[in-house]
Amino acid sequence: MKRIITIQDISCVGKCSLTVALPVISACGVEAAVLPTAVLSTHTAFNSFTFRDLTCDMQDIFNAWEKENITFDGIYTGYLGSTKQIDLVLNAIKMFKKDGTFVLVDPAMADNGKLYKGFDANFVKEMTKLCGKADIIVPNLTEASFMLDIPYVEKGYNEDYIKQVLVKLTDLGCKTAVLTGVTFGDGKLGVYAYDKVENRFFSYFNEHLPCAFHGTGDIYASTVCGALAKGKSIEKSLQIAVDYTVETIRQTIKNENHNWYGVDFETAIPCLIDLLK
Ligand code: PXL
Repeated sequence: MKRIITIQDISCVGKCSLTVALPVISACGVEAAVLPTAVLSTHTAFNSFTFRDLTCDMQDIFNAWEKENITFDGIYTGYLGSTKQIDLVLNAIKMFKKDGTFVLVDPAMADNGKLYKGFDANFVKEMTKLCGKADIIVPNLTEASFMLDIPYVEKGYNEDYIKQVLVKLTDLGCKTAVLTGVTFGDGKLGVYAYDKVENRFFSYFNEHLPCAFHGTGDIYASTVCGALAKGKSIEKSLQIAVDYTVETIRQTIKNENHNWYGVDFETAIPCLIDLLK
């Protein structure tokens, strides 16, 4: 069985980061090893939350794995709590990236034109560096705009604009850049990608449902990670992840009593398993 390591926080309640990555990657039939970087009572979109920083443990954990000769087929990072944590992740990539290990970075730090609580320009700079060391990055347009230091364009952009942004993202150093949450206002929402090695653009769209939910970026990235580790191509993995993420939103809006803080990804897991067949 393939084993990936995912490095991100655990928000006890909130359906994001590790509480999404673990079940989604497991459902893909891939072993999900975890490094919790912080424990929060909830994610940071709640009004008040606790934050226990686990930075101090990170390097010791990496060293212990190295001593035990533990290896990973993939390294997947999501929300990280500080620039220090990003530096430690850069070190972990040096320690654990072998031939055939993919590095997937979701620079989870911003949405809708704004940085999440607690992040600043220095954090963006460090996250940009981490993206340069990845094989695949999956920012949304807000995160891409912060990393490239360009104005955030919410809507009305065209395909040429998206392609330019993607090329600039790969100029940071990654092989494949994937922009999530792309829409050309035609009732479709999806992803647009550029593979620098093959000099090839590809995209995939599904229905644009009339609502947005917290945590869907984490579901998207976790599914890409699981599908890649399962041996699917990048293009196919991106498609599976779009279709599964849309299904999680469908399931959520079908349920009148749904939460405001995350999607009902659990009831869509059978669909994920079908998509992976
Ligand atoms: O969904 C990304 C995410 C992950 N972890 C924490 C968050 C967020 C987004 O706000 O606050 C703690």
